[in-house]
Amino acid sequence: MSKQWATSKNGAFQRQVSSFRETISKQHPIYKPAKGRYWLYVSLACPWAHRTLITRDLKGLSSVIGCSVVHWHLDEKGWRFLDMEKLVEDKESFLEHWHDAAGGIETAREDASRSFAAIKNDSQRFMVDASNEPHYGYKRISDLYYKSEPQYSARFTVPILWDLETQTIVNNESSEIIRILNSSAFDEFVDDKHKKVDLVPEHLEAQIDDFNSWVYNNINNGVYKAGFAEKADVYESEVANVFEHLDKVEKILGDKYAALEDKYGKDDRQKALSEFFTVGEQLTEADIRLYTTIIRFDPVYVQHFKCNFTSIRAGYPFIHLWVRNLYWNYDAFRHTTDFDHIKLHYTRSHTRINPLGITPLGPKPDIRHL
Ligand SMILES: N[C@@H](CCC(=O)N[C@@H](CS)C(=O)NCC(=O)O)C(=O)O
Repeated sequence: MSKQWATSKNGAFQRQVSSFRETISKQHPIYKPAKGRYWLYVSLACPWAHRTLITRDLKGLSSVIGCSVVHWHLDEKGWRFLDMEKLVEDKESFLEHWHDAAGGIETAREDASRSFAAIKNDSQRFMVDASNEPHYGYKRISDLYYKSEPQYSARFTVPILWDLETQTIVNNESSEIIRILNSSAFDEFVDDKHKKVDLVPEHLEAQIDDFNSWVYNNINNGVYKAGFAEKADVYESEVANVFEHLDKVEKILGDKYAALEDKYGKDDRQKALSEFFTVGEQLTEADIRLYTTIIRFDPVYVQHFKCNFTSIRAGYPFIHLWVRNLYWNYDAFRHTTDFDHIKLHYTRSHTRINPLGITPLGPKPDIRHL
């Protein structure tokens, strides 16, 4: 079996550097803003890709930039799309699942009660396990990398922001893709309400960058460093580091919430929640980037990556309140969160961690109500 992730000699996980780093703007010689010209390729399981989906939704770009979703199962050849030829051959199953396609990827599946037992790695359920690749009929994410750069030799990661005109990858670094989506580049294609949305307002930018930086190293990537460690001592120091930084977030959010209760009184929870964010008093990129790790924490990182000193729901009341507020009160967060893709991907793709591919059913529910 090929290596599922890269580690150094001392057993520590090493994330590769993204290699396509272009932007989209009116001034750019090639990549100009246009409706329908760009396409996002994502996995619903992947926390980095999830950032781009939330941002796309919050900025009202769902009908400006299209999107394809890969199958949750990552194998030795990378991510794959659903194979339309196979699907149409199997007409009965195609029709049976066609109704799921109607709402497409923007539809929330609030019923988390489906049994994983019925789901196989080779399942071909359109818009449930994945969508197809509609432009070239590609079967793999790797096909897009080779189309863009025939000599490409690194990993085939998602998300990808793709240009349909030049048929190349514009950018495959999520932190930059979300800045592109947040910029004013696409303003002329969205309504006034969405034009006003700014997830990195100037007066908060320095604070957001600072927050993102330590959250990335110690929490977003921290859980991977713990989970992919190949030596006990590396795991032990990484897992302690993750929880040390969750403690730090908990303190920030606890202090914030206390100040909001002082401002609005203890009884007006809705008012307090409407300003309950990590940086400043409005929803920002800092919330998006932390959310995609926290929402995966209890369902996956606690058991699969062994980040199990405690869980968010049991040990972090303010982070728990913050994540539930985002999930239940913001469609952009709930509609892009797919617990099936999340649980199935990690537990059935990382066969070195979970060789039998048995997916734990809990915690129940995936997320508690507010
Ligand atoms: N720096 C990248 C990281 C993306 C990344 O690591 N994606 C993972 C999924 S969570 C991936 O596609 N891995 C496939 C592989 O390594 O084969 C970003 O943030 O965009």
